[in-house]
Amino acid sequence: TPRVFSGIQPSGDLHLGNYLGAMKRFVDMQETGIETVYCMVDMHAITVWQDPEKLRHATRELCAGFIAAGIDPAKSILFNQSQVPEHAQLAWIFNCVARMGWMQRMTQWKDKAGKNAQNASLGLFAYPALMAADILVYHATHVPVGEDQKQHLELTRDIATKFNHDYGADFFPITEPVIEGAATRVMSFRDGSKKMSKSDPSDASRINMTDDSDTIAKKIRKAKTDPEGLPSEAEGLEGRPEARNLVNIYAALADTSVDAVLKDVGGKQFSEFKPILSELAVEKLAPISGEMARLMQDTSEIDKILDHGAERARAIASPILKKTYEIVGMVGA
Ligand code: AQP
Repeated sequence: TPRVFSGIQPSGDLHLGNYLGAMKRFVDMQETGIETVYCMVDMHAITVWQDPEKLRHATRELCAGFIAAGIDPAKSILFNQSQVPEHAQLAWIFNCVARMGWMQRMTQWKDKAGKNAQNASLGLFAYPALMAADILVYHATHVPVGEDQKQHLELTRDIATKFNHDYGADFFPITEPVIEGAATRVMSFRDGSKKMSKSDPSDASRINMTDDSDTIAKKIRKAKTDPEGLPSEAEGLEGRPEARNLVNIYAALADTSVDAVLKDVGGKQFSEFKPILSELAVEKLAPISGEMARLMQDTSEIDKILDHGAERARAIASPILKKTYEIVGMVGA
């Protein structure tokens, strides 16, 4: 039976890339009626040091973000990773299945550890094994993510395949990544070759889901572009990453295709297009940030939602972990 799983790190402010590449897609999947399981991955967040108070706040705010964006805790299972210990337990098994060489090839590891890999946390190195556990502890079949997570999902498939092979068990499914839509890789507003990211030191490089309307408009107005106008066909965006990015964002926000957008705005200058994009962005994002702020007024309600979600998640994860222990040969499982 199909089951969807995905997660987001509470490691900073949610941004437009997280929203268009991940969260908006999560809502679409919830509406198909397939079982959907969505997680705040706080254990992933601490692979780089987080201030404890900020982590608590960011986890609750992320939960508010999920709900404000349209995740219904009655339809989807919505929870916080560390409240379901089965993730960490299965991750240990996967640490013993995955190979050092696999991890060393991960571009996210290489980017984040940089030249100072000796000083990176062991958790950062093992990150993809925990991610595989997040997914496979639910026997999830489909994982909606942004383009940047493709390599980690291939590793999840490798771990499932090797586990099944090593233990002669046809147990873990080979998960399908779902990387779809016009905004699978939203780029920085300052540099069209870098993805929009929470950890970019420049706040002007991204739109945060908590930005007010004026800030959104200002960031779009200042977004880097080239001097040419907009083409009327997608081919005209070749070699123009900044232009492509803004058109992709428009298409994703409007739930339409790049071709359809260019049919409307082809021939316009950016000075004309940017206000149109701002208006759409504010129209779509302002209700979400407003609802997030409202939900954050009563965090006890959020904590209740997370407790309930964790209970539902454990009901699925616990028997799958038990069976895994049995397959591996652990006594008492
Ligand atoms: N720029 C992006 N475009 C499209 N999708 C994106 N995602 C992240 N950035 C973009 C998708 O958002 C989901 C959650 O990401 P995450 O918070 O778990 O981790 P991340 O990819 O590490 O996010 P950031 O913002 O880039 O954080 P830092 O800067 O800490 O690394 C994933 O599905 C991801 O694909």
